[in-house]
Amino acid sequence: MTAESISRLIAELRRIVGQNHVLTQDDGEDLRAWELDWRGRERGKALAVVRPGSTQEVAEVVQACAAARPALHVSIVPQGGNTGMVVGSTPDTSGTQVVLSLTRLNKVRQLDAGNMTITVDAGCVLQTLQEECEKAGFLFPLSLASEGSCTIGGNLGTNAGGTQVVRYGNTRELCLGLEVVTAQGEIWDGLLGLRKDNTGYDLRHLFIGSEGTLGIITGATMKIYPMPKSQLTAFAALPSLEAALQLLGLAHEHLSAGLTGFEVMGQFALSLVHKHFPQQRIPFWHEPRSAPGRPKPTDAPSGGSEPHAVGSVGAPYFVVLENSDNESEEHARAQFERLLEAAMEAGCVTDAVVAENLAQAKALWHIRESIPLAQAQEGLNIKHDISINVSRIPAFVAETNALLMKKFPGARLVTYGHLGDGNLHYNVQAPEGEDQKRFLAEEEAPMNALVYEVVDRYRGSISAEHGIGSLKIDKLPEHKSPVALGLMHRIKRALDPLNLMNPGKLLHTENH
Ligand code: FAD
Ligand code: 2HG
Ligand code: ZN
Repeated sequence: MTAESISRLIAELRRIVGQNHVLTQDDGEDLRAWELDWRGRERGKALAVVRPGSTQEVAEVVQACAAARPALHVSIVPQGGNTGMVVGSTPDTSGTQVVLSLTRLNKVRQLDAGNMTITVDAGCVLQTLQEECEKAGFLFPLSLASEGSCTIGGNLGTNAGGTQVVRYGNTRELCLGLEVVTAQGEIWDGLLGLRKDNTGYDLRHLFIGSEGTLGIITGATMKIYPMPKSQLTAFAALPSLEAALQLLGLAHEHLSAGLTGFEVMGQFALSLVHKHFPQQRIPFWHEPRSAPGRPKPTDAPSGGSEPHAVGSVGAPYFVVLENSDNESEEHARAQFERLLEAAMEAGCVTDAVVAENLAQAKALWHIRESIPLAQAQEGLNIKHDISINVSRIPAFVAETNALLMKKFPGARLVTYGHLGDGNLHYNVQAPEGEDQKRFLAEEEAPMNALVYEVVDRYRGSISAEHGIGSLKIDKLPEHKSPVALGLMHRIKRALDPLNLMNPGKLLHTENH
């Protein structure tokens, strides 16, 4: 890389997007916000941060980088809100990667009420999209705790899940069309709002979930839904994970398509919310004898209960669930009451409360959504974003808890997630008082190996919704069939022969 050819590229990028929208360290810019991942695990070094203002500008930036790639080894890291969990949206430390930030492409292009679709720029913040739909009387159901800063492009890039998947599916299921800048800098206008189109390979699905490794999503047409007449939220305390599964079955039976959210939370996960956000009132929460910390030695965990459960602090598991109803609030409430009565009779719920109004509902959801933030406050942690067939989750948790506690005594299990989808965040916090960096450096690899070995035996996935990024890139070949992996490499080579798009993420493509 010569200084002169770098300057030439930077000048060209500035010509395309404007002087103020190319940021470099050499110009004294602080690039931390683009270089550091959300979890604070890794900070890279960008050649530049480039912020195009239109699809045409994105295309020209890609063309300029592609032309410079042979001489400069420059490559592109697409970035939306930089809220990803797997270090996928930040540059490596080589100083050769251009972060292409989509945040200036943030317009809502069109809401077509008759077709029940909305077409937006990829950098549109998820919450903006939700609010635009709400104003027009519609629901855009994708919902994540990061919705105030993540973008629809990033949601599509990761095929994000969230808390409404049980009814509406992942981001993929919500997408009808895409506009993409290819790795060659062409613009593919696939912004169709069609619900049926069998004219060959469905290219949109290649780009969704490809984590910026095949092209750059610049626009999307998404499905929207009529705003339900009522969205009621309940919070329940349960004696075990088996009971949570039983409640899920009853909820499907009683609420049918009205069941729009079903989230489970282990007691220790909630105790972190209680510790770091004490202003939040957690229903049925009794003060533990001691603050959350190093767990007391426990008997071998059984029946899916948490190893940290201490008898007197209340239930070992909690569930927040949502019933959306198109008839009326009275109807929704009556349905919910029948469900909870049946659950109490069956013994799978010990206590339950239904929110009286929207503010209460929001507060209940806020408790659930605060868990990742509470974990971040508690310190560095190890995440396992796994999925297993829903019916096998209690057995998986009981088995893995026992193995983990034996091999890593003192490790604190933070178990919660989207039980309705079979997706658990089976996370681990370092033992209290222990050096967290050391814990991560020494224990993360063997802990991952242990958990993923059980995931494989249960025929589950090592990444249910967060993706692979650079964090799990070495793990993927160990858990994906060689045939599937071979096909993925062939797709990558065909669509991005220069290996320009987000190298070092998802797939090892060095010898491409
Ligand atoms: P970024 O982090 O910027 O990028 C993510 C990936 O997508 C990167 O590989 C990037 O290169 C690629 N990318 C970004 N934009 C584009 C584009 N326009 N074209 C092509 N590729 C692109 N995730 C869930 O699935 N479910 C959850 O419930 C959930 N909850 C979260 C809660 C919190 C508090 C936080 C911090 C994160 C959570 N996440 C969750 C993870 C994260 O928010 C999602 O992965 C989200 O979809 C990322 O969007 P983003 O715009 O921040 O993307
Ligand atoms: C959630 O469901 C997110 O809250 C984040 O996917 C999960 O931090 C995590 O492990
Ligand atoms: Zn999640």
